[in-house]
Parts: sequence; C-alpha cells; structure tokens
Amino acid sequence: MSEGPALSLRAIELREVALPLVRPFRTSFGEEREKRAILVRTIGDDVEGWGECVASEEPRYSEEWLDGAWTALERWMAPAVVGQANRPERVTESLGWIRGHRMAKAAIEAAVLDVWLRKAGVSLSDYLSGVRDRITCGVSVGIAPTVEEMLEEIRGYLAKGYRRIKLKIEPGRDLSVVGAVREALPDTPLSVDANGAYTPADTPLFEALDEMGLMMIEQPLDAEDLPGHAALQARLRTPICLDESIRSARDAAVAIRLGACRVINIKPGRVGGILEAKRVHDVALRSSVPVWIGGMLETGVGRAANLALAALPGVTLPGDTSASDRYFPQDLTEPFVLDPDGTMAVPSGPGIGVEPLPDRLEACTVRTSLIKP
Ligand code: OSB
Ligand code: MG
Repeated sequence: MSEGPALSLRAIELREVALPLVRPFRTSFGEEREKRAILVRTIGDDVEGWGECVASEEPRYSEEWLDGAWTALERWMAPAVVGQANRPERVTESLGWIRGHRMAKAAIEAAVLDVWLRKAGVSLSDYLSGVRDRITCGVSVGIAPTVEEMLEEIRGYLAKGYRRIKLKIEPGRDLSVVGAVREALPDTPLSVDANGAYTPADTPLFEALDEMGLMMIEQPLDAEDLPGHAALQARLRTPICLDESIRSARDAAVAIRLGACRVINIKPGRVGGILEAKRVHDVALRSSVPVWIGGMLETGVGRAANLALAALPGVTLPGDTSASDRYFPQDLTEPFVLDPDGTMAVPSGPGIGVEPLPDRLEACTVRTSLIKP
C-alpha cells in the first residue's frame, strides 16, 4: 500500500459546515436537529482532496467534540502535515505524538488519502482492495415520541428497499417498542443500538430482547466495559455488536478474544482513520467475526469513504450507509441514491470519487481556516 509518489500540500483548509437534517435524530445520548461537520480540504499543486470529521457538537458519543477537533486540527494536525512530502501512511506517523483525537486524525488522513489517490488516478475502494461495486444498506432509526411514528418511518424505509432496520433504544423505550415493531414486522431483519445506555444490572432486559429474533444488539453497555459485554454475551444467543468500545485494531482483537462481541461496527472516525479501519476489518476477518460499516450522519464526503470500506470482503452485513435523502433535504455532494434492491454503488472515480458541490459548500459553510506551511 505504500507504493506511489509522495505529494506536497500547498495548504490545508478547514471548513465547518451546517446542514439541516430531514428529521431530528434521537439516540440514548441526545437529539441532533442539524448536522455540523468539519471538512478538511488538502490542496496540492494541481489536485485537491476532501475528508470529513465526524466529531459531533457535544462529547456524548465519545470524548471528542467539534470545537475541540477544530482546535486540534488547526493548531497541531494541519501544521504537521502541510508542506511535508506526504504519503497516506506518513500522516499517521506525523500525528503519532498526539494522544487521542481519533476523529480529527481520521479527517486529515482521509483528505490526504483522497488527494494522493486522485493524483494517482486510483479509487479508494481499489486502493483498499475492495471486492464489490455495490453494497447492501440498512438504516438507523432514531427514537421517536410514539411507536406509530417509528413504524411509519420504518415502513417508508422498507418501501425504499433498505435491508435491515436498526432501532435506537434507551431505558424506558426498549422492550415495548421493539416488541411492537417486531409484531408489526415479523420478518424484517431488525437490530437495536443502545449507545451504552445500560448496565450489567439490566441483563434480564437483554434476555427478554434475546427472544425477539434480532440480528444483533449494538453497544448495550458502557464503552469501557469489555468484561461486562463478555459476561452478557455468554448469556445471549443474539450476537452483541460493539461500536463505541472498539477504538483500534488492538481493541478489536482484545474484544474478540474476551468474547465481548460477535459482530463489529466499523467507523473510520472512531478508530482514527481509514487505514486503521481496514486493520480492524482484517483482525475481524481472521477471526471470522462479521463486520459492517457504521455511520455518523456523514455528508456525502464522509459517506463516500464509508462506502469504499464497505466493499471489503469481511463486510458481510448491511451497514448504516444510507442514501443522502435519509439524512438531508440536500446533501453537500451529488446525492447517494439507494437502488430499489437495497444496494448502493461504491464510488469508482479517483479517491473518494465525489466532491462537495461548490454552491452547496458555500451555502453550508459556517467558518473557514487556511493553514499554510
Ligand atoms: O451509534 O451508530 C451509532 C449516529 C450518530 C452517532 C452514533 C450512531 C449513529 C447512528 C446513525 O446510528 C448512523 C448513520 O446513519 O449514519
Ligand atoms: Mg452505534
């Protein structure tokens, strides 16, 4: 993977964007009404690349938050990378001294990968050795005030072709909601995602969910609690899928060894980059643990990279890589569209294969910063 020329960057631009969501997205840790993201633009002599930072406005999903990521990118990460001779793997080395801040690191690595692959004329999917040109899509359904509203939303997604429905749950909105959805849709592939909202004392609740024919239960317990997940998994037939707990390929190896999960949700931002995401995939594949690609309500820029990862051979379950119209009235890029068979095309152009539409980008921009050598 390290073949190919180094590329020198003239500048790196940071851009915070804000896009209205089609509907509020509610999870056990809060509600988002608008999508805010930092885009990283790598500016070479004759090519440009893009990456998206998935840190949200408040540090609820993980320790990272948007303003913190902005500062880390502006003050340390962009200066460490701009003007240097860059190969994608070098980015990880240049930023290695910075502890944590994985989402910020992932954004700058993605933008360097994109510009470098565009220059080389190679698609991200080919670079990663992806094996398919279409991927199977599921959709993540936020918590709604009533079961009727959730069912209406879900029926809309099923009519569009989505192959798996993931229900967000939280204490008080779990068994009854999942039971009602399961009763209304007995044959639909269903999963649940708790975003770590429960404790080992809730084991009886998960034993009841275990009877509902779910594909998996995602992140039931606190991100730090791998032993707790292992103990819970030992009592359930339904596979536990880890999201927040897996921050690196090493975490994945430990979680699998402990029996803390039987499925992994891979998000490049959470693990510090696309290259580490590939290593998480490789670890899981070697242990025959199926994986899928998650999402953080990304704009088309981040989504394109997620779709390239979804083309990897070990990604055997439908992901949260949904179409643009599930998130935004208008995406930043040309919209990603779901085929009625529930699949979406993996971008085949150089790099991530898409770029922000200039007018849309201007209309959505909240602030910018230009970092030069
Ligand atoms: O836990 O997977 C999650 C969105 C934001 C933060 C965390 C999560 C999610 C989703 C939505 O479930 C995934 C998507 O459609 O992008
Ligand atoms: Mg999750």
